[in-house]
Amino acid sequence: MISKKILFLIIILIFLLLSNVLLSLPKNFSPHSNSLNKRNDVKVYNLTITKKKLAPDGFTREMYAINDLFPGPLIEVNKGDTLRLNVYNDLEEKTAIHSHGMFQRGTPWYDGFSGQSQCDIQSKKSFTYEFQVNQSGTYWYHSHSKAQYIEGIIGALIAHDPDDPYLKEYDEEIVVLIQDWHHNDAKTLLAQFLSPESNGNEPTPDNGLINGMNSYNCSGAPNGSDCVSNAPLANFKFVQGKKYRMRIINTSAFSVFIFSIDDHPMDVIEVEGMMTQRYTIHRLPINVAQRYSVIVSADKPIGKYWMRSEMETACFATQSDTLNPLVKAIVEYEGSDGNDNPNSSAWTDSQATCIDLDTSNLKPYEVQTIPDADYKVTLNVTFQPDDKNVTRGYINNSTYVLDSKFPTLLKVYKDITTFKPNQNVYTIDKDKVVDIILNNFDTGNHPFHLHGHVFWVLGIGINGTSPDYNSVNTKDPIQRDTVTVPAGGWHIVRFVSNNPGVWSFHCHMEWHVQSGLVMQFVTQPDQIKELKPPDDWFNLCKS
Ligand SMILES: *[C@@H]1O[C@H](CO)[C@@H](O)[C@H](O)[C@H]1NC(C)=O
Ligand SMILES: *[C@@H]1O[C@H](CO)[C@@H](O)[C@H](O)[C@H]1NC(C)=O
Ligand SMILES: *[C@@H]1O[C@H](CO)[C@@H](O)[C@H](O)[C@H]1NC(C)=O
Ligand SMILES: *[C@@H]1O[C@H](CO)[C@@H](O)[C@H](O)[C@H]1NC(C)=O
Ligand SMILES: *[C@@H]1O[C@H](CO)[C@@H](O)[C@H](O)[C@H]1NC(C)=O
Ligand SMILES: *[C@@H]1O[C@H](CO)[C@@H](O)[C@H](O)[C@H]1NC(C)=O
Ligand SMILES: *[C@@H]1O[C@H](CO)[C@@H](O)[C@H](O)[C@H]1NC(C)=O
Ligand SMILES: *[C@@H]1O[C@H](CO)[C@@H](O)[C@H](O)[C@H]1NC(C)=O
Ligand SMILES: *[C@@H]1O[C@H](CO)[C@@H](O)[C@H](O)[C@H]1NC(C)=O
Ligand SMILES: *[C@@H]1O[C@H](CO)[C@@H](O)[C@H](O)[C@H]1NC(C)=O
Ligand SMILES: *[C@@H]1O[C@H](CO)[C@@H](O)[C@H](O)[C@H]1NC(C)=O
Ligand SMILES: [Cu+2]
Repeated sequence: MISKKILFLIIILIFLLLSNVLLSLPKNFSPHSNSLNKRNDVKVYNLTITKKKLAPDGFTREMYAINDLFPGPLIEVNKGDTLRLNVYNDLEEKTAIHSHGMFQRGTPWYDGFSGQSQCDIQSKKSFTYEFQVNQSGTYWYHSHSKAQYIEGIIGALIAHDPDDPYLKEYDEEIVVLIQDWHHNDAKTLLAQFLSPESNGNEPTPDNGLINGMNSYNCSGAPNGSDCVSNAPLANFKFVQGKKYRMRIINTSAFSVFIFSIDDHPMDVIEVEGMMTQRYTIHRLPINVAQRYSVIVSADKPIGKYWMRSEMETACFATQSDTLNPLVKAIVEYEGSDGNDNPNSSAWTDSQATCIDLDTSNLKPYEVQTIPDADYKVTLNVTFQPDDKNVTRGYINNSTYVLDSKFPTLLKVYKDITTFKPNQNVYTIDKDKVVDIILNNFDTGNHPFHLHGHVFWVLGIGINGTSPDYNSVNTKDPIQRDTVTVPAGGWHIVRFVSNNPGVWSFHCHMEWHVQSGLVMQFVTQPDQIKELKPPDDWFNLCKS
């Protein structure tokens, strides 16, 4: 009896600790007290997705929340753990959850891309995603159904590594989610975007957020809005003398930001799960879906400093009069007095616009051997009007059309081997090394993301240059899962295609996903068929 009571108390305690962590983003947490271990635990998170009226920046609107939170709860695992996500869809519409950057080796049916790896989770139904996390680093999860992630179905997913080489070089961790924000609902914006009148010009955001917060000048809001100016900014606490690992995640729909903290240089140590050698910068460009870890030393005089996330409006198709592109948060040293705002000044280093951090300056932490390529897949990206005069995204002259009721992975299980041209399928039968040579003929930049893998970024070229194997790095490039191809430019990336499944390769700007800038790799269909999805997964397609 006593042991049961104690067990009960322990469960209550764990629950209290857990709910404390979940309810208080942004919050520093210590990697050392986070029970880092190599036990291969099962970590369980319940995610209930609802609609809710919230005002992240003072402007009240109907949006999504996960467990009543925006951003959604912070998910933490240790490398080797199994992550179980019990998703309950409490919406009046369908949804699906993708864990961005997770390899899903052996569990391709949990990748969460509705129409490719699963059917949607119906309204008022549950679905459990369960997979082993054999990787570490900074990730996120988001809806991969319609444009839902734009309106709040996002959260951070951190995989700690008990053997992280930098573990002793920082004291605490801070998660920073950066995103753009719209005051209109995505359905309206999407209908406008996918109409002939838009000419393919993407909706311009109304604001940007840091960890779901910012202020907004309500004089820019339509009459009758429920809007309060000067909403609070996110506040990050520093203790002088401590070192912080900041995990910066860009969950934007469209905007590219440049991230910085006044007076505080940052050492990049991680790019999307790959540890790098330390590289000091002042201003970090970070495109949609990209992630970096940086180490920041709180070694400046006690006071307050601006954290800045500057939207690169030069990359927008149309400009807005009411958008303040400078998104701010406050870094406050313990012991600072007064309620005054920081008076610090921004770094002045110039930074090329609308392209990735020049990763040629980043070196992997460990030396890798890069295999030679077996296949070279050339992809041409264009935007053109379709037969209804709606501007859509094309890969090799083909725009992707979602087949949400019959996902590609299910087709594979039904022994279908040929796919409609509008599915943009590329099949890789054997364990191969694949180069993607992507030519961007569009006037915008595009952050391309590959599901289920990381790739080596061999080379990126700007407008006026062409893909050239003589100028690429096959010696010590970094690996990541999201790379930006510049306007009019190209990239060459290489990946080892040894993970059986259906893996999307798409631009991560949500507007462009919806306009068809998507393809999918069907990898080793024979091996896929040896993997057995659970009945619950098949049942998703029966409703
Ligand atoms: C998740 O929900 C189930 C069923 O309601 C409950 O038994 C379990 O304790 C919850 N787990 C967590 C981690 O909240
Ligand atoms: C994870 O790694 C362990 C140990 O290397 C291995 O046995 C297991 O199959 C891996 N699981 C996945 C899903 O990759
Ligand atoms: C297509 O739409 C654009 C933008 O509204 C318009 O300028 C053009 O005339 C239309 N073309 C056709 C063929 O309808
Ligand atoms: C808000 O915008 C209005 C109109 O542009 C301007 O007059 C006012 O000073 C702004 N308020 C603040 C607090 O910036
Ligand atoms: C808002 O209402 C005021 C007063 O009725 C009016 O002067 C103004 O033009 C309106 N603004 C907009 C954007 O409709
Ligand atoms: C995040 O990505 C968006 C879209 O590319 C971009 O506009 C924004 O500037 C990025 N944020 C940062 C901090 O770089
Ligand atoms: C900011 O304000 C503090 C306290 O008022 C002052 O000591 C400091 O010199 C100011 N810094 C700058 C850069 O103006
Ligand atoms: C696109 O076309 C190129 C050149 O014909 C070809 O190599 C590639 O396989 C095509 N890509 C797809 C996804 O079909
Ligand atoms: C892609 O563009 C290149 C350069 O214009 C061209 O040579 C090639 O034929 C195109 N491939 C496809 C599949 O459109
Ligand atoms: C792409 O499709 C358009 C319209 O169907 C056609 O006119 C054009 O020749 C095609 N281009 C290529 C490279 O196949
Ligand atoms: C590339 O540069 C040329 C010459 O400056 C320009 O005409 C063209 O529009 C640019 N292309 C893109 C896609 O930006
Ligand atoms: Cu795009």
